[in-house]
Amino acid sequence: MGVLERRLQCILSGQSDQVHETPRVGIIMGSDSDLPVMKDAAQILDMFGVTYEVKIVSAHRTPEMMFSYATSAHSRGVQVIIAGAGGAAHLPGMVASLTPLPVIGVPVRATRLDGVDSLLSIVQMPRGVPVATVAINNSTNAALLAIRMLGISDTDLVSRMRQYQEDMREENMVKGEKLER
Ligand code: RP5
Repeated sequence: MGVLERRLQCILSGQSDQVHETPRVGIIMGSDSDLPVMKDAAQILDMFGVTYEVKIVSAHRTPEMMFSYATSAHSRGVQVIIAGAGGAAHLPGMVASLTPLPVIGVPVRATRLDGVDSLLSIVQMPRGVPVATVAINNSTNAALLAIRMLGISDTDLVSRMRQYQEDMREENMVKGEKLER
């Protein structure tokens, strides 16, 4: 287990209060077994200097907690929610039905169906309750999308996103040049 995952485990288990006081992004997941996937979102938000909180909130194991989280997130100042879940992954959709905030769903590969079950559960939301869905196990993209959403009213974040894109472009070009040699 890496340093970040250990730190997040400590936060989740209450052994550490090293959480941001005014989180702009809420990272929630159905189970601590989702953490190895969801930690990548935290890593990206750390890299961009975006504050976040991390919580285990299950739609079917702790529905009352899910209700309370989803209905209070906006008034607490959270601006975007990233919700990861596996299997019959109804967490992102349920949360989206209870909050006016944008919700980004991360389908987690958790069963013999290899994440396709989670993907379809999250992406196939009925009309009226949108959930932005990223690729299976790709919480990196969920965080990058959250940052782009926050960038609508944060020019500093837009500059950092442009730099991230530039770095990625250069990195890929260097890889291409190495192959040509
Ligand atoms: C979902 O069930 C969670 O999001 C997780 O992906 C999956 C399995 O949970 P555990 O049985 O590992 O706790 O609710």
